[in-house]
Amino acid sequence: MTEKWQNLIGANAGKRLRLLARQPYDLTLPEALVVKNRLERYICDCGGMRLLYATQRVTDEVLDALQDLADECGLVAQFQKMRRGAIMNRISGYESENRQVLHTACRDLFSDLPAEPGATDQARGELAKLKVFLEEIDSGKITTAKGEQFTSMVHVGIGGSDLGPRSIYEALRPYGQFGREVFFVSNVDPDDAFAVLAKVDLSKVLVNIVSKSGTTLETLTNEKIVREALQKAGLDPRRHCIAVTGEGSPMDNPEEYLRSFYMYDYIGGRYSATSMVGAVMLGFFMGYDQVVEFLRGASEIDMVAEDLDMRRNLPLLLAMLGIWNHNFLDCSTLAILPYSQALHRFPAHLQQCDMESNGKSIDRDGNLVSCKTGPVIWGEPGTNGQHAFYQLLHQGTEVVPVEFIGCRKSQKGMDVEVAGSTSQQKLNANLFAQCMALAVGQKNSNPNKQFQGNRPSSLLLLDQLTPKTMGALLALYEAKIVFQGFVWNINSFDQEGVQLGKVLAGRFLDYLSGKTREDSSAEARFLKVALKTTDQ
Ligand code: G6Q
Repeated sequence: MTEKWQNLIGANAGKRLRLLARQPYDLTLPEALVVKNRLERYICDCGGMRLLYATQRVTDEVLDALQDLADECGLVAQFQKMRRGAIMNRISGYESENRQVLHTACRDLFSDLPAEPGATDQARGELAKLKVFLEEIDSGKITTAKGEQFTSMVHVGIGGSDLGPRSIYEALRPYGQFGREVFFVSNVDPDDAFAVLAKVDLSKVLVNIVSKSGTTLETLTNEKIVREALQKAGLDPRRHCIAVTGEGSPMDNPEEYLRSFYMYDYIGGRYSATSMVGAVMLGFFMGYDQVVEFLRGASEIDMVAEDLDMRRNLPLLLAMLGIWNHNFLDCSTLAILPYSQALHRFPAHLQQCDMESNGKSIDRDGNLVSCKTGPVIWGEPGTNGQHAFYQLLHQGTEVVPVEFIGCRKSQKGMDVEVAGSTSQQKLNANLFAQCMALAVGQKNSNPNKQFQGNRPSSLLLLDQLTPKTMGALLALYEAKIVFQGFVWNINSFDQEGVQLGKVLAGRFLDYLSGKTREDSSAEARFLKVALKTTDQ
């Protein structure tokens, strides 16, 4: 382990884990996966998901020490405090957002005793507004100027107001109502908005502008582009545009929008997919009842996350396996590889949720951290990735732990048998084979055909990707990220790095738009070099 990061918090358990990490379980030994019923014992079932983790470099002793570390850090107690409205988004002694963290309240709808009743009441209020709105669309009370049904939605937003909703929409496409589809515009690259505008029949489009702050440059710019396009087509933007924003934000202006929905300051952008940020789009697409199923799945995992026993608490287990690989076995990145085409944008959402949350270098008291915090997260669907970057996973010098995600059944149930097996069987055969191969490796007298093995991975299996299991999958990762932040004692809920980006671009924009002309600054000189056309 790199010298600099030896001082992991968790004084007692941390010390034990450091000793155990000197000789982690050897997955390449004969029978390594089957001794002591390892494959059967190292599983965790919850929320319609099963995690198989026998292919991690852990033993019972390591798992016990990880449980002790979780207990020493009071992870579950902190999660409980978070769900009950404690101010968790803060750096003590310094100016910070100083907010509650209550994304879990958006789905705490299924018990008589919600953890934070005030926030859940607000969530219920917004859901009730959404239900009415959707009924008005379905019943023909709200229509296009020609009295027709709206058939498409253009969801405009960026970062947390885009990645979660977009990845969930992609994941749940087979659940859409007949004749409904959604398009997304996020990038300030004008090609993004104009490409979408070229695809839709504007007269039948609802434009959903999503911005918590109501001030994000990209979103406001794209909103303008879409409004102008509507006007050019002779359509009234107020008949087409709806908003999801923070109460009191500059976008909170009912005059401008057909309908406005709120998200509250205690919900961070990247944790907002189960708030109106995701629900409005999903409701239009797949109907209110399916949104409720999605929230139900997420809620089930929030409940499980309050179980002190790591072996039963799936998000905690996933978090602690990650801590083992990252902080004790010194692996710097994590690949999340879904064997499901529907989940093709999910790694991108998790990349934001994890890296924006846990890419921090100071702790919750404003001191420099003394351990490595969030890993680099990346991923693409298998089997495509196998024909691309898996070479490095198998034989590269960097050990990359993997979280595989798979489904026993396909979503649509349509399949064909080619060469004696179905496509779903081929997909899963590849998934299981990769998981095993990374662990056990392969001996060969030809060094080029040697595979070292001992490359840790977990396999998360869903029966089928449905609104409910998608909600569970989303909440599983949200809670995992939060638990890891608690281990590192960092604030997983602010994002100063994003704020910096918002400010810095402004300076260049002033030069590019001619507002500033002074030309000896680094910015001006940078622009001169960057914009000079390259000689052919
Ligand atoms: C997420 C971040 C960030 C944010 C976007 C969009 O946690 O704060 O990705 O979601 O910058 O912000 P608005 O929703 O305010 O437009």
